Amino acid sequence: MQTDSAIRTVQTRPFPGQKPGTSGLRKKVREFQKPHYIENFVQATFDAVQPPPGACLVVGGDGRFFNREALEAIVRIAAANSIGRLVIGRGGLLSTPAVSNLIRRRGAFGGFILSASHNPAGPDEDFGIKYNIGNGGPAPEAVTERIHACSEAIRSYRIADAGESALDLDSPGERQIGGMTIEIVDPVADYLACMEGLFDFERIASLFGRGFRMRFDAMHAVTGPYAKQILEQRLGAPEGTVINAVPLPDFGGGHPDPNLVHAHLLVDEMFAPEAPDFGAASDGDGDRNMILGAGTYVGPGDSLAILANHAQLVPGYAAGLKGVARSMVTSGAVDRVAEALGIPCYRTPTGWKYFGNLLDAGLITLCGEESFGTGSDHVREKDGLWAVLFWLDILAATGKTVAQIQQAHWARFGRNYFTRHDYEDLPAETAERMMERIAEQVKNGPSEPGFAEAFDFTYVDPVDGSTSSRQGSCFHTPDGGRVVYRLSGTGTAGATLRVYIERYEAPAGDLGLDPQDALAPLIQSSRRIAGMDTLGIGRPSAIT
Ligand code: VG1
Ligand code: CO
Repeated sequence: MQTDSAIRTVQTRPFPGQKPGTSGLRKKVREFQKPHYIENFVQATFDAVQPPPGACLVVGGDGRFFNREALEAIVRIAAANSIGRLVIGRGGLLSTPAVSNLIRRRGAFGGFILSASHNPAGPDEDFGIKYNIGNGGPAPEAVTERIHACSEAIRSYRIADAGESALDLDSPGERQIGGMTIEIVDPVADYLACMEGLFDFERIASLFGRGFRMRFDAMHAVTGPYAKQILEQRLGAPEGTVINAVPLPDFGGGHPDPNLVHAHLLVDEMFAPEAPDFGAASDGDGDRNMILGAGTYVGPGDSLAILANHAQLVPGYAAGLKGVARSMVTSGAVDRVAEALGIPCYRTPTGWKYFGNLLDAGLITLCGEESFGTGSDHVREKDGLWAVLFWLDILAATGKTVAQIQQAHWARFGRNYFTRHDYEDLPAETAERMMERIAEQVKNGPSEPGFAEAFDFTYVDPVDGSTSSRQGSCFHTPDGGRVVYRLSGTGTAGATLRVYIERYEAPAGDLGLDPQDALAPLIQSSRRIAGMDTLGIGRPSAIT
């Protein structure tokens, strides 16, 4: 059906601060609700990336509050900017990896992801929008800088009128707004096809057939429909395996961050008697994962290392890995696997956008971050369910438990004890004073005894030579211990200081400690280096 659509040019003024951070533009919902706010940002993105007339874009979000309003704005602005086709997940839903997959499968010019990922949702909470480029990955820094510049120069945006039927996101099929086609797709179908191409679904199904028990916590966010369809319907896990499976606009009041703090109910179940064999959770937009076994927790750095070491058991990676990468702040566990496999290991700044070039150039196959993100060259985002299926396939192939696999890994490679301490919602001035103190020691050498050197991490992209400086302040001890500081780029209020603490224990050493105990002296140093006691900063607000 052809719908008439008048196109209007609306005069506007720039909003300060439309600057994408680690993963897109994230602000309070109230900010996004200001008249012209979202329209400005979408038009600025089009101004910056200049889609050719008739271009195809993929759009979807994690279903949080304001998802629909933002989608409607994108539809109407896209129609007025000569976009030819919008592929949208039914109900406006698409997980972040599913958007990445659809962009690639459709050969789309790019796409928008509507999510603030792990940040809570609701009228008083957070919203986010992120632009992804044609490789399916987050826009690189040069593009996000251009979007920001266009948002500061904007004077008007173009918007099409659209009737209710054109904006109906719930009925499958195609409809028109002027010259633009809107195609509503099943959010899961293409993603499931991609997973079937990588993993041995029959092997995993027979594992469930033998009574293997699993719990998956979708945390009332976007992975619910994906996990239900893939784990319960396709792989035959018993109904009820997936909990909190219905996406809610406020995520049920929860905090969909799959870690020991926010997924504690799942953690409690996995450490209770009669625990299931395998437990997993994912975040708001489905790109992260937490892996648990009965009485066992697998840290993200170890998970990446274990996946890399077992990749050849999985059909999609049977040919071996070209290389691996981790964000610099992630533990070095995967480096040891790379060394044993004789493949390169790259270290990048925080944020998935830095893996894009390495994946596109075929330099790496697997990559990951300490913040519960792992992924591969199958898409250009981290992918929560992919990691869960990868683990299931390894468990099915080896017949071992999660605990056995992890212990065997440490016994061979040693253990990288790791923890991240977050100091959230700090007054700007306090954060500034800490960062000054840290910067001073980067310049003049560490004041803390036992530390040999301090430096700021600078990344030079091996593919295009672009440089990203000041990506974390690193303090190293002579025996391989380290403390790293950086400010979060995903928050919407106050400042969040992240402190990453790590040390290595060789296979002959004590491998069974609680990381908080194993790292206690370094944790104390991390507080002294930043002057936390002097500044009146108490315990971290989150420890993972
Ligand atoms: C955090 C994590 C980072 C992750 C980013 C986006 O960033 O530390 O590893 O890539 O969130 O993840 P920051 O700047 O707050 O430390 V997601 O799943 O929230 O889009
Ligand atoms: Co996320």
